[in-house]
Amino acid sequence: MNKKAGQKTSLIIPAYNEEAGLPKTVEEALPFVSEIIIIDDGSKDNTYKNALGLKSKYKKIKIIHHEKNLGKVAALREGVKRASGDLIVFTDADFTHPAEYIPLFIKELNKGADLALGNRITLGIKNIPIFNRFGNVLFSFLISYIGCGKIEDGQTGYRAFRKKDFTSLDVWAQSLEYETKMTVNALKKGYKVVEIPIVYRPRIGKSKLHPIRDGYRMIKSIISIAYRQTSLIAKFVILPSFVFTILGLTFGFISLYEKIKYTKLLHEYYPLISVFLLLIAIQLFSIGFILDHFSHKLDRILEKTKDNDKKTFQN
Ligand SMILES: Nc1nc2c(ncn2[C@@H]2O[C@H](COP(=O)(O)OP(=O)(O)OP(=O)(O)O)[C@@H](O)[C@H]2O)c(=O)[nH]1
Ligand SMILES: [Mg+2]
Repeated sequence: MNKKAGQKTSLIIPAYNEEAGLPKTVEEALPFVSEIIIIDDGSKDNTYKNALGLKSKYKKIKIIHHEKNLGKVAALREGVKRASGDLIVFTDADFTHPAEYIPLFIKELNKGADLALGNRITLGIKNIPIFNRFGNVLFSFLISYIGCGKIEDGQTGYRAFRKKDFTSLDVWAQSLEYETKMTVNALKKGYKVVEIPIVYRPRIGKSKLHPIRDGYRMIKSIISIAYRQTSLIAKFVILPSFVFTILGLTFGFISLYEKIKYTKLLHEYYPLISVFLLLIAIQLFSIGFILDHFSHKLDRILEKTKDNDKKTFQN
């Protein structure tokens, strides 16, 4: 079940100022894929020159060259558009993702997975910078909750899917939050997402990830997906829980202020009211959480039943 006869695999490598990592990434991947598409995105170093050198040596290589930087998302989309493979693999140009996992991605896709992810957490966490590690755990928890699936590394840039599914997997994003959104989108649509533990090597060259800017974009996009994807019935319960939280905190802060300023409470019942309101908030939030989970489960069961009915009818 590794590779089907005649099946082609295209490796897409977006590259921005990756003169050192790109040649090693490409040469290592050559034996595993049918073609490699490098998208040099207005790099200011020797990335384009090195890509041309690789193209003159190896037939499998195609280059897309942008005079100006158009961003990683545009680069990936253009790469997929130009790809002739049935299967698409995305990887970084920084030599972090060992190419030997590509056959495993192909195997999983041929076994029925729709999106295969290279999970850096299990074997490779030590090479993820501490700050990014924290973000990774938080975002993967949110992705799993919103997508109702268990994902350990939803942000990984090392991923594979069928070319025909790309239009449906594709999402709107400005920059490095693209992968996170694509994972949530796949889970939400009921695609089978499979994680493959990978060794994650230290990066060659400078990171393009801005932890604050990109982290903020990721949080923003996750909140907007969460809001859009939360069922109406759950919203009715969860939104009031925020009101109770704000009220509870207000009473709590007033009590704290009085205790610090006057060393005694002017309103003795405020701490009690605060705890009471916060408890109501927690309960409402939990009920909303459970309601949302079950309403998504029900939606998916209905979708699956519809699909099965369609297949039975076609047969
Ligand atoms: N084409 C293109 N590629 C980009 C751009 N920004 C980043 N990339 C590439 O996208 C890939 C991922 O960027 P990285 O800096 O490795 O981000 P990361 O993997 O989240 O962070 P690290 O852990 O530091 O590697 C690399 O191959 C970059 O060269 C861009 O504007 N255009
Ligand atoms: Mg990287």
